[in-house]
Amino acid sequence: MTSAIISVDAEPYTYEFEPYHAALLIIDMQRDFLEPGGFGEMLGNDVSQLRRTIEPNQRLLAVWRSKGWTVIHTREGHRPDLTDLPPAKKVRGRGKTTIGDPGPMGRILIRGEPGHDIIPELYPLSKEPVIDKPGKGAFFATDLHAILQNLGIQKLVVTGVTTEVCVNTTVREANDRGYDCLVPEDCVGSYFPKFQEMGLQMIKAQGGIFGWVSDSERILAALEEENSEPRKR
Ligand code: C5J
Repeated sequence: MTSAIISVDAEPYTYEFEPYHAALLIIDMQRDFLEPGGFGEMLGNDVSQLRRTIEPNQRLLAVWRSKGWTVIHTREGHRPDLTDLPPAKKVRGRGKTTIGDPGPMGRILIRGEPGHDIIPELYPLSKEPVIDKPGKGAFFATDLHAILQNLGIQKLVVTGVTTEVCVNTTVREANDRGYDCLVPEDCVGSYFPKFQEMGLQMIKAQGGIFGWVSDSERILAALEEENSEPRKR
């Protein structure tokens, strides 16, 4: 299947993609990271730094869905019996409350618990794959690469949280597997403004060593010109 080529104003230079070979990949927009009263806030983080990404993500997601293009969501978390939780990850940070312990929204980062789920504002549709990942990168110990290959996807618009951790790790993993990633800066968030800035710099430096950076407005402006038929599956 062919589709028009979309050109998005981006750094370090124009990002081009054919919609049928592209996916919107939304990383870890989970209640425990974003909601007041969740695990992120319990650790002392300012969740407003992440919540400002919700509206731009909603706008991008609405247009992407209206065109029938591929949307994939991820969630960071572990099995209830913790058999996929590396002991090093369990004890890292020497916190009093760690992964698997009871938290404000159920057991922390455990699949099936309320805090592990995706925020209602960006809740996946039943046809949209949700990748449950035990690590920071969305390719590690998941079937994401197989899904993308089966769908013929080579371009990824990557959004979500947090910029310097799961977004950056996923973009780097994708880069090494041959994908071109575009990161809209208003659709990714960090609890730490410096890390937000540097996380984006690291992606687009050196001629786009890991990918491209733009914003939702510039992507939506490029999509306005696009009028291909919605993809049917
Ligand atoms: C973190 C993530 N920050 N989704 N997870 O632990 O970036």
